[in-house]
Amino acid sequence: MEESEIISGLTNAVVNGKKDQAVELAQQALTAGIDPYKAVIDGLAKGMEIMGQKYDCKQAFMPHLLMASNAMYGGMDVLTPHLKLEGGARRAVLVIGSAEGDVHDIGKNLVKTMMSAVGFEAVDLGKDVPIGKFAEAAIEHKADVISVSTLMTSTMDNMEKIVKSFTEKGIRNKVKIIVGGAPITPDYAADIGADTSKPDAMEAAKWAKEIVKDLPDNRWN
Ligand code: B1M
Repeated sequence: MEESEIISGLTNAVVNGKKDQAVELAQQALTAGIDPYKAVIDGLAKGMEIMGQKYDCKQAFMPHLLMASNAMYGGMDVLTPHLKLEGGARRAVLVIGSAEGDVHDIGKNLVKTMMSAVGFEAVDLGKDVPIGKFAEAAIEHKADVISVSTLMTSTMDNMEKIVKSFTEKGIRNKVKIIVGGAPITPDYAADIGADTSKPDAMEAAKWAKEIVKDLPDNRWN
């Protein structure tokens, strides 16, 4: 099978909610020497993007979305261990989660995958994470970057509360905070006191990799 057929096959497997197909094609992608980043972004993630559009046009419904995400994770499980780690000796620590009240986690998981691929050690708090958990985990794991996702306007305010919780604990200057998800803009990030927002997982990972260089090593001592 040609590279383009495998990539479009991965997209179709997600769109059609076929986990077995996604797993098989992910394995074929590795055997064929296809860059695993490409297989994730141009193949699997593209399928979820299409499903998002279909959902918006009422051509797909909740069960289809859940089957699609299940297929995407099947493919990701095969590909993720093959994403080459970048970076040097010390692995920067990422604390990541979806804001309280929000159970969407597909985009958050993509951000985690891409951040891990550029060298971060990820502490994944999951979805619908209570506000105070981010700062608690940051202290426990001596975090470098905090990544918060939300896809709903109703849960955006919780991001502001998360940023405030870092200030209240006196640790705001020890970490860099990135917020993201469809309704989040860089202006909103600035308004709530976060460091930035980026439109997709790849951009978020590129930013995080650079910004950790500005953090002093001994700040958690
Ligand atoms: Co829901 N949902 N959903 N949903 N869902 C949306 C988000 C919605 C826009 C659909 C709509 O109405 N048009 C809408 C929100 C409206 C709003 O507030 N603006 C919505 C709603 C309302 C709901 C429920 C309330 C529905 C209900 O029950 N009545 C409910 C929420 C319950 C809750 O959270 N408490 C709900 C439930 C669900 C499912 C469980 C069925 C499922 C989620 C499954 C899962 O995540 N495990 C689901 C899905 C799949 C969607 C849509 C269709 C697709 C989301 C997705 O996964 N996209 C979505 C509509 C849409 O987006 N078109 C919708 C693919 C994913 C790769 O993209 O997460 O955006 P995304 O991530 C992108 C970028 O945003 C960015 O990078 C990624 C690309 O690389 N990004 C970051 C994400 N996080 C980032 C962080 C960063 C930087 C970039 O830095 C930190």
